[in-house]
Amino acid sequence: MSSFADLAQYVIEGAESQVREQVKSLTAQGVNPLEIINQGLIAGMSVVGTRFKAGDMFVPEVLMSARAMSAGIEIVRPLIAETDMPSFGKVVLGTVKGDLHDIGKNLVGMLLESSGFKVINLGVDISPEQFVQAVKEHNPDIVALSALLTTTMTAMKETIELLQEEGLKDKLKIIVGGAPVSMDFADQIGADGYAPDAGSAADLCKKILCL
Ligand code: B1M
Repeated sequence: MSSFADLAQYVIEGAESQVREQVKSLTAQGVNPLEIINQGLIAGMSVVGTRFKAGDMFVPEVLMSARAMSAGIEIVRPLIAETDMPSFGKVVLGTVKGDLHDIGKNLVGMLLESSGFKVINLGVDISPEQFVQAVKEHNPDIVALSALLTTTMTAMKETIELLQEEGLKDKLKIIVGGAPVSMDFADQIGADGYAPDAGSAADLCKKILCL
């Protein structure tokens, strides 16, 4: 009998082909796909998030684990009705206008997804107007803004201001992050939260939604 513990361990190791095999073996045994996600894939990725936050795992390893987890999710996804996919809430995520850095932002997205959030990743160089449009379209619980350049931090402020002007800010929470961003800056621009790294971003999203 294949075990969830083995599957979690393969995710931690970033062993994509073993994850695929293990997920296929579990589904062939008739195991509930949601249990495979929660007790195997997400359980493994939670360990990765904790280790990454503690500095015990590094970016390339986290990316391998995230890729392995996604490969497993893709196998079970067709077996689960969309509404049954575990979700703590919806997050619209993007790197702000003028900024093309996306490695950290994508890590944030992956760890949010592996923590059970539905993530709409808009990409890079996203203008305040595009964030507003995405909020109107997707009605998220959280908007997550990333910036890696000191020069693009102002676009975070402009995005929050436009969400306010459009009457959307009170309906959601806004979190910010990226190397030049700080808690002080987040407070100055009226964000609801700041996370220094991807693991903390997932914890922060749960905290601000009181999960
Ligand atoms: Co650029 N770059 N870059 N760059 N680049 C930096 C950021 C820089 C610090 C390098 C330096 O000078 N030492 C510097 C910024 C200086 C500053 O303003 N403070 C810089 C510069 C100046 C530039 C250009 C202007 C260079 C030029 O053209 N003259 C140019 C700007 C382009 C643009 O954006 N318009 C540029 C371009 C690029 C590349 C395209 C070549 C490439 C980006 C590729 C890509 O992302 N697809 C690149 C890279 C790779 C870097 C460095 C080397 C690495 C960034 C990275 O991916 N780190 C970077 C120097 C460095 O950091 N050592 C640098 C790994 C990643 C996992 O960390 O992104 O910090 P990070 O994400 C972390 C946290 O910050 C946090 O969680 C992540 C994981 O823990 N986090 C969040 C991030 N977003 C978050 C959101 C959250 C919460 C947490 O909530 C919403």
